[in-house]
Amino acid sequence: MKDILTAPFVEEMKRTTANMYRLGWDERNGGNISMLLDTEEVAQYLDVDAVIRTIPLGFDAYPLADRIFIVTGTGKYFKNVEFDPENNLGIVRISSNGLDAHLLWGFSDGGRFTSEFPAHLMSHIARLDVDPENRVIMHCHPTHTLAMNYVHELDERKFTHTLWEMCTECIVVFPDGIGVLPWMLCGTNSIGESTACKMREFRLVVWGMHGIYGAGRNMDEAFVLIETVEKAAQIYMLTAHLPRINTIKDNELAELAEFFGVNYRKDFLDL
Ligand code: 2HA
Ligand code: ZN
Repeated sequence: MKDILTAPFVEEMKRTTANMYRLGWDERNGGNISMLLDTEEVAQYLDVDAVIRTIPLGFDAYPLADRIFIVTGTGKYFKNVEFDPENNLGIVRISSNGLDAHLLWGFSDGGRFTSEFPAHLMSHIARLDVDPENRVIMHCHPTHTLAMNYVHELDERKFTHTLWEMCTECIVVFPDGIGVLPWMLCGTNSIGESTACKMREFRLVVWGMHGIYGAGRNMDEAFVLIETVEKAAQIYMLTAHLPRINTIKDNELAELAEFFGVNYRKDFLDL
């Protein structure tokens, strides 16, 4: 067996959580990441049948039965993951009946996965239905995106449109737009179900006055989606109180999307 602490997926979780922490997206225990792993790859590092503990999921994740995830822990701080991955991260296999998570590694102080794990797993199920290559769900509290939630209508067409106007690259990076949920109680199956529902249509979902979810085929894709939204939200927050003299027009946004060959939400533009 190879040393799990050298596994690329552990390294990637360490690097990404440290990076997100330093960007200010994950104060205290804010944020969580889950990544679907390849069972054969995990088997090079762990006996995938050696269960340390069984933790009930609180909902039926049957479509993910026997799949293995690496996930951040509840009450754990992103800033600490790189220094103590075995305590702050866990690797779990979803049970064959879909009702439990079998802990294979990590959460070494007796902890458990993020309270948002149901929302993550429901989002994984939704994304895998539309893109069988999707592996990552990421949640965080990026500062300017959150600030924008307080001064901009929480309407997905208007929110997406405003962000598309803020940076030329936006419509190319997230042509599918951003789903928006109103403020809801977090850590519940209900917010998980609403998030997953939006995830069928969008790779980005704003949780009103809380944060954002991003999905991707790999860590980079989920990360750069959120990074691009956050950059655009920063430009918005730097300019929203000033007279707008120039803007990227809707016909120019369409021109961009067509030039780069992306399938964009035409109904989010006034053409
Ligand atoms: O895990 O961000 O939404 C902490 C959170 C809850
Ligand atoms: Zn949160």
